[in-house]
Amino acid sequence: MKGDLVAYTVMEKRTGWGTEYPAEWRNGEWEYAVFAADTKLNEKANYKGCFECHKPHEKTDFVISHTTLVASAPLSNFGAVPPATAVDIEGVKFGPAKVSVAKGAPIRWTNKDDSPHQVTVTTGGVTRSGVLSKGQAHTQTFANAGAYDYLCGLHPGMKGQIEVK
Ligand code: HEC
Ligand SMILES: [Cu+2]
Repeated sequence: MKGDLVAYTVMEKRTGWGTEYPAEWRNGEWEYAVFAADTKLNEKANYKGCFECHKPHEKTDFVISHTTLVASAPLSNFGAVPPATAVDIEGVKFGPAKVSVAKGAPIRWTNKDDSPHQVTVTTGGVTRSGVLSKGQAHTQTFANAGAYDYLCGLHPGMKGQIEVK
């Protein structure tokens, strides 16, 4: 989606909503709203149009693209993306020095030291992160199971291990 943000169009359903609408309008318990870019409610939007256009999609709970998006998402459920496993870089050490993650689950290294650090994975083909200044982070996922060794390219004595299950 290119260009300036012009508005937010949203739909939300809650138990008991929608009773004030006539049957030919009503979209179950769904309610529609348009907010301007500054998040103020647009009271003049064509709300009748929202109901009319979404009405034929009763069989898919009045949502149209959402069903297809969920089905085509890699993890089949947007909520299933696991949170990143955190590794802090502090005191010229990776902590914890050994982490265990599932295949495809992200690991996030955050540099908390004043000096810059870096993450170079040496197992299964070398991958190098950029140099991380204080406060910067690097996120990486591993598609294949195995034990991976890594070190800091600036301080080769700083070592860590990743177990991917
Ligand atoms: C001309 C028909 C039409 C009108 C009028 C319309 N919509 Fe939609 N709406 C659609 C279609 C078609 C999609 C699916 C778009 C896609 O897949 O890219 C959609 C998708 C959406 C979605 C995403 C969720 C989903 O999968 O259905 C929201 C939220 C939404 N519309 C809100 C609104 C609001 C709010 C209004 C009124 C201001 C409105 N729509 C008016 C046809 C319409
Ligand atoms: Cu380092």
